[in-house]
Amino acid sequence: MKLYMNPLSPNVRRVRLTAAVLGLALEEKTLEFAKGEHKNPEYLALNPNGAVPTLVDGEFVLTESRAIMQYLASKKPESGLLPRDEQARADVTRWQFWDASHFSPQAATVVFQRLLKPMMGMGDPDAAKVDEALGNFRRYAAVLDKRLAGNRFVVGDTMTLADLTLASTLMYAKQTELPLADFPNVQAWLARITELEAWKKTAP
Ligand SMILES: N[C@@H](CCC(=O)N[C@@H](CS)C(=O)NCC(=O)O)C(=O)O
Repeated sequence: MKLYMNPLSPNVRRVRLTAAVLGLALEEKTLEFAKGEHKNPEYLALNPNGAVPTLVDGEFVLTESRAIMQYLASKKPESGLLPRDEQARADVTRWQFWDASHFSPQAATVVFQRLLKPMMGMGDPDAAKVDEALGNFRRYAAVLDKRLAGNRFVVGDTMTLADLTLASTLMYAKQTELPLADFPNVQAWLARITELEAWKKTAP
């Protein structure tokens, strides 16, 4: 299986992290954003959004990081990353959708404003946008913190795609000064996930 990617991307991180936990080898092709490689016609034919990641498995082309995670996990159902039990599996999917709809957009805004803009010489962070995203971030982090109270993992007693999805969203939490100290259950859970060999192995 071939993965078009850029290691700096949290959306790519969650896929590489999943493959690493599963012990699946992916042929990785890095696309240089600075050269616009994610917008060239050959790549747009695979992923019309011009974004990473994209997985190619034979004739099958799959975009959207969380869908790719499910596809990879379905190759090794015994891993438990995508539980066989229907309700647990739906719960994992629920948290993946929750991340895509509510949680990751806030972190992405802060990453863009505080990390990428200065890095790319695009000017200072927009304080109003950062404040708005941080306000929303706090609201959703409180939801996750409550979920993790007394629980080691987001769904059930073992690690699932829900954990790998949400932890990847927080990969730049330190560099972007996300207020995790206010959410001790999230902080403790994230420390556990970032201790994984697979996490270390997929660092940019
Ligand atoms: N919903 C998509 C989002 C993919 C995405 O936006 N990737 C970013 C990197 S984190 C990207 O490639 N951005 C380049 C662009 O959109 O031009 C997913 O989960 O895979």
